Amino acid sequence: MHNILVLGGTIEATRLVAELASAGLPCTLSYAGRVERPKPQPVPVRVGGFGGTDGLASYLREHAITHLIDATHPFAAQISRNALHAAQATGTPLLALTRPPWTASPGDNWQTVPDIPAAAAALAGPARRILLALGRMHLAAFAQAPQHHYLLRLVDPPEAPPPLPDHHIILDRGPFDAASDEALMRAHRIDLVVSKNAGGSGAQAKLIAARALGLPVLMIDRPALPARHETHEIRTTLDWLMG
Ligand code: 3Y8
Ligand code: NAP
Repeated sequence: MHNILVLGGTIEATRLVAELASAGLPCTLSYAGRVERPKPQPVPVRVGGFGGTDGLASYLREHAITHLIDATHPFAAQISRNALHAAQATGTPLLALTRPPWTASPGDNWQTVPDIPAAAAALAGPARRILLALGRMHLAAFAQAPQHHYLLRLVDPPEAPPPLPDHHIILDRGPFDAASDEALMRAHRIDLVVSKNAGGSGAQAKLIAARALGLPVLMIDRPALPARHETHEIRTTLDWLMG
């Protein structure tokens, strides 16, 4: 009898749990609780941290989880490390459902940096009008480059005003579409886009819009993750669960 735990927060997790619900496979979707109103789902949802690797291992044991799916965002490195170690500690089968990184296409003008601090350091120089579409968790890193005008796209209003003297906040959640992102970037006279290499379709709109507008993109590479069983396909995930 299956009892699946999906670590979510991505479109792939949403699509997977929809398939599991229609297949009648018992599963729970887990959110960290990063946003005020997580998207409603057709399966039971739990919200909040587990309490590190040990907390997740206890959860796996106490709920007799038979399969652990890590369908979290590629930048959510801590939970992915915890999932691997908790699965090893409890002997729970683990599969990561992820999406391949984006690669620059002809017509793209990308500068690639290894992490968020390097992205902030790359913004030394004359003032620009920047779409900073990284969410709320990393705004402080950009306080070292206060000369720019920042267009901040956040899911929820920030608890405190961002440490950026010249900014404009728009509240919106993805998935986004390229036409709307192009209109947004024109309206705000954006001349640089800063993006995580999230992969997938939900955050890609701003890259398609930047290409259409001939704008440069500062692309932040993903954090390194330990080796684990991984797939990009929901079909493969379902086959693994039924195997
Ligand atoms: C809480 C749960 C779904 C999942 C939808 C995906 C796509 C739309 C695009 C931009 C980029 C960003 C951000 C983004 C996208 C999907 C996916 C994705 C990027 C929700 C959600 C949760 C979060 C957390 C949130 C972070 C932030 C990151 C905004 C739900 C809506 C920037 C990542 O304000 C904050 O504190 C936001 C925090 C973590 C990254 C950050 O570092 O700030 N996601 N996003 C999850 C939890 O509690 O466990 O759907 O309500 C999910 C989605 N956001 O089912 O349709 O698959 O990635 N999410 C990035 O890629 O750079 C926005 O604006 O162009
Ligand atoms: P993170 O840095 O890897 O994790 C930090 C801590 O948050 C974890 O140790 C864990 O707390 C808790 N946590 C994270 N994801 C969780 C989940 N799905 N269920 C339960 N607890 C979780 O994670 P993050 O970057 O803050 O991302 C948090 C969530 O937002 C994830 O679900 C991720 O998929 C989603 N998200 C993140 C991004 C991004 O850019 N980082 C983008 C889109 C969506 P404990 O140690 O207490 O267990």
